[in-house]
Amino acid sequence: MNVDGLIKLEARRQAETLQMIPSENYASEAVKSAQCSVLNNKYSEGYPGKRYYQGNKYIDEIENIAIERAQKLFGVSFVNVQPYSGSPANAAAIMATVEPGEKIMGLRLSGGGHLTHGHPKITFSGKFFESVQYDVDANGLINYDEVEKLAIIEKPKLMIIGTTAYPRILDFRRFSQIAKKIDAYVLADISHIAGLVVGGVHPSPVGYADVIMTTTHKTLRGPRGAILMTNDPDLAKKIDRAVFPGLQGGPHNATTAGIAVALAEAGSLKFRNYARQIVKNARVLAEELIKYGFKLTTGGTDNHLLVVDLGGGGKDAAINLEEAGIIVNYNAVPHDTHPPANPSGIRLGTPAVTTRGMKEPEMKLIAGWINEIVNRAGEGKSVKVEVKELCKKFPVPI
Ligand code: DSN
Repeated sequence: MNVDGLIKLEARRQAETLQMIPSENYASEAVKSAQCSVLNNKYSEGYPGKRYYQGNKYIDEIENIAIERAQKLFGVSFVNVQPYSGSPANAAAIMATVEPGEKIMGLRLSGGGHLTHGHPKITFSGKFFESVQYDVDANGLINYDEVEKLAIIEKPKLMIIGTTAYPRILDFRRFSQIAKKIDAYVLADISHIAGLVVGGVHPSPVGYADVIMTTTHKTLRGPRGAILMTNDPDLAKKIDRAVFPGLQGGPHNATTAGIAVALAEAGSLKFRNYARQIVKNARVLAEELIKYGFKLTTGGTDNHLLVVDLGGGGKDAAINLEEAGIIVNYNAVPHDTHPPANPSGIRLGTPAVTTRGMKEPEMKLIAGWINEIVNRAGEGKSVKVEVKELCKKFPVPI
């Protein structure tokens, strides 16, 4: 089959299944049309007004609009919208704040952190910097007293707060108080929760983090990209230099336009309601799963995601759920004794199904189906049919 045919099949797969990977979502047609536009054809190394290529009159305007919208939405004075995605953006943030070989500190991957937050040995952040990692406690929670103890012993130059599989509110204030004691910079990676922050259902790190990074395609519902923000003029210059020419060449202008469109959408009342509903949906999904006897890390959720600790067999559970049309990812749980390729848990999120308009009653149905599939409490085949019917009632928005 050719690529066009495969794209059509993928569109059908997305429409007929429940996307419950918490980092995935559906970008609007307006975002996608900006992202697939003629802007793709243009090179524009540099920044608005200071390009190394001619012909950037309109690109400059578009990049400035994206910057201004992000400044307003997040309440920051400086924004760089050029990072290609989250990992390069974190690389730039680290490069802007510490020298190679200096010490950084982030949350362990199995505790819900990210590879770019100093995961040892195999990542740039663990290979080119000295990395120490904090972990979650026995209940799966970040214990800020323990973070403080470790920070005081290790004295990292950069402390990273940000998560990919942590279902609770992050205490940016407390984290920044700890960093101040050892004169460390704070990087807040809000990739997962950016949509919740601008939607008013998660506290903002502005005022507490020196640098804020977010991808633009998760709860924020834009194109695949990232932005870096700060209120520190000195760090602003360092961030710009780290992104270009430090790490990247020409920015992906079509993505920049998609980010500008997504940021306008994220400023609407409709978006605030969506953000609120994401959290309500996750809470109901968690409560229902608990009623079925599932064990959730930290005992529940305050945000858009939940991690189910199955005590093993996360991969099989994810495969079986996919068979029934419920798309999740297998995930490590805190202090997991099983390997990353077949960890103990699965991770579920509500952003994409909320974008489709699903609410509490649908979450109850989904929890029941997850129980049927994972606990083999029912007939898998009928779940597949029911999932498809539900998907038909809640079409992917265009
Ligand atoms: N891949 C993202 C996630 O799924 O959380 C993190 O980069």
